[in-house]
Amino acid sequence: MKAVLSLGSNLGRRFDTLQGALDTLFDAPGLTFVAVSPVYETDPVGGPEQGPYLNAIVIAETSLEPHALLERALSVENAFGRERHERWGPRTLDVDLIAVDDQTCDDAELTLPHPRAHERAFVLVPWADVDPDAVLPGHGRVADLAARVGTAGVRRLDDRVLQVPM
Ligand code: PH2
Ligand code: MG
Ligand code: MG
Repeated sequence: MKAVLSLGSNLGRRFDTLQGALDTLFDAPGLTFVAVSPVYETDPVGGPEQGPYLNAIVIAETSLEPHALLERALSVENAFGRERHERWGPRTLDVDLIAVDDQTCDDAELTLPHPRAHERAFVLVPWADVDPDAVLPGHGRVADLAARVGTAGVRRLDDRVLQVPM
């Protein structure tokens, strides 16, 4: 199965946190690295006044079920000191599961595909960048969705590139 994950950080050493998260995600069995997008600096969407995010999209091949993937994502967040205060508040690290093939899920823990991915430039723009043919199940081609939301508030960083996880 192909899994798409989103990384975000707007507190502390943002780039180092994204690189550490990428390395840690692939530290355990069940998840194989495929690709990572360029890093984008993005204006915060929703929540209180807060600083800009760094965001990136990671593509992986996996044998894990979605809930096991979610657990992996949450444990990586915790490893990077994620604290949960208000919804959409600033965070050292957010790891979101965006899609797993064309699987759908809607329970108390997990909604797949991610319910807001189709309207978020900070997800769509890096995703289209790393996988121009990607499709978001239920919504269509990611590149088309990205073109629709536009690139206001998202800027690609060309001098800071995430390395393939060790
Ligand atoms: N994540 C949020 C809320 N707002 N804004 C940006 N730019 N990037 C994010 O990753 C982000 C956000 C909640 O997860
Ligand atoms: Mg999120
Ligand atoms: Mg999250």
